[in-house]
Amino acid sequence: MNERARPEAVGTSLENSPFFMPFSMNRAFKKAPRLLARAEGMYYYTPEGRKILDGTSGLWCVNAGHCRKPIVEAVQKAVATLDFAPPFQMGHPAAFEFAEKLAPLLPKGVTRIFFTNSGSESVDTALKLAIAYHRQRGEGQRIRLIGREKGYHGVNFGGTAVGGIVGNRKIFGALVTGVDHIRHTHDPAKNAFSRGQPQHGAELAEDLERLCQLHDPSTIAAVIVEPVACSAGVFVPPVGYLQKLREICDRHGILLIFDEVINAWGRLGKPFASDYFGVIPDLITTAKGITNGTVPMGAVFMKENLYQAFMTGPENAVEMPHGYTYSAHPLACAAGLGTLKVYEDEGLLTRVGELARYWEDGAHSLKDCPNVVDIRNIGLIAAIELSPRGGVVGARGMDAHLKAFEKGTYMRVTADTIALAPPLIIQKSEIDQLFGTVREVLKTLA
Ligand code: PXG
Ligand code: PLP
Repeated sequence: MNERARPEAVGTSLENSPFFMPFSMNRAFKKAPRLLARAEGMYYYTPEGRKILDGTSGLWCVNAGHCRKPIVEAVQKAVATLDFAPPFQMGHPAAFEFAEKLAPLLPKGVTRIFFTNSGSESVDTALKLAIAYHRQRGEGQRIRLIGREKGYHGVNFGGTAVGGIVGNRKIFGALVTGVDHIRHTHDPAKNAFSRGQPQHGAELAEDLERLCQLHDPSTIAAVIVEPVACSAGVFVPPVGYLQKLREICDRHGILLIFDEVINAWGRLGKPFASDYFGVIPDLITTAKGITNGTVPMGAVFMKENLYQAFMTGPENAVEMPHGYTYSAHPLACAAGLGTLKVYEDEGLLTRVGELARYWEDGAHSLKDCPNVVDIRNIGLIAAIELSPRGGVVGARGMDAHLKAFEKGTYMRVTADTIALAPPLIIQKSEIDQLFGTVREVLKTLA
C-alpha cells in the first residue's frame, strides 16, 4: 500500500482541520470523513482499503478510468523535464502539440483553442470573448449574456451570473449586470421517465425569442447552455430544442455557447455533444475529461471567424488581453496528450454508443423502487430522482449517498437526485453492480 493510503497518515481527527472544503457540509464531513486514498480503473480505495466503485467518474471527469498508465507516465515525464513555462509571449512544444491533436476532434468549423485551467475559467473566458468579438466587429452594444434556469456554468463571477441554480447565486450579491435567463426544459408532467431525449418541449426554445424582444436582440452578445444540463439534476434537451436555439441565435446575430464541461469527451458516445445533437455552436467550453481529471485544465474552442476577428490590428500588439498564469501548463498538456492517446487507443470517445441501451435499461429498471419520481438518461448518464422526505429537500438524497458509500459505491447526489456517470471503460457486469447497489440502497431508505 502506498504511504497516502495508510489510515495513520491521515491522522485521527479532522474536526478542527483548517481546510475549508469546497461545496461541502464542512462540519458534518469533518465529524465523519469519507476519504479516498488511491484509485485504479473503475475503483477508488479508502484509507482502510475498502474498494469503492466510482459511479460518477470522480466529479464527471475521469472518463478513461483512474490512474491510467499512459497518462501517469506522460505527467511524470513532463514534471521532471519542464515544470513550468510562461504562457504569455513564450511557449513550449507540448502546448502546440496538444492543440494540433485536439483540432481534428472538434466539430466542423470549430478550429481554434484557448486553454484555461477549469470549467469555470473556460466559461468566463468564453463570455469575455463573446463580448469582445462583437466589439471588434463594431457591435459594441452587444453586451447582454443569456443563460438558462437550472444551468451550471461554474463558480466565477460570469459563470455564477449566467448560471441558473438559485442556491449557487443568492448569497453572492449582484454578480454581473446585463444577464438574463431563459426557462429550463424540465417538464415532469409531460416527460417523466423519458428514455433519452424527451418528446415534449422544443417550443421552450422560443423563450429566447421572448428575451430578444424584451431586450432588443441587437444588445445580446451570447446565449450559453449546457446541451445536457448535468449538475442541477440531469435535464436532457427535448427533441428539436437545441436546433431551435441555434435558429434563433442565427436570426439575431447572437453567439451560441455550448458548455460541454461534462457533455464532451465521449460521455454521449461522440467526442462532443455538438456532434451527438447535430448542432454546432460558435464556442464550446470544456474542462474535466480533457485531461481525464489528472491535472486541472480547461479549454474554449471557437469557430474560425471568432479567432480572425481578433487578428486584425498591428502584429506587434497583444490581440486578446486575457489568459491565466497556468494556461497550457506543461503538466496539463502532457496529461491531455496522454488522455487523448488512451481515448483513441481504446475507442472511448465512441464506446458509449455500444453501451447506451444497456445503460438505459439498467437505469429504468429502478422505476419500481420506493420514492422514485423520475428517471432521466442519455449516453452514459443517468439521474434517479427521489421525492424529498417530509418536505426536507436533500435529506433522502444525502442518505442515499452515505448508504451507497457504505455499500462500496461512490455516486454524486444533488438535492434528491442521484446522478450516475461512470468512467467510459465500465463493463456490463459493473453496470449491473452499480444499479444493483442503487436498488438495494433505495429499498432500505426511509
Ligand atoms: N460548466 C459546467 C457545465 C460544469 O458542469 C463547470 C462549468 C465548472 O467547471 P470547474 O472545473 O470550474 O468545476 C462545470 C463543473 C456536480 C458537479 O456534482 C459538477 C461540476 C463541478 C462539480 C460538481 O454536478 N461541473
Ligand atoms: N492576482 C494577482 C495579484 C496576480 O499577480 C495574478 C497573476 O499574476 C492573478 C491574480 C491571476 O492569477 P492566475 O493567472 O493564476 O489566474
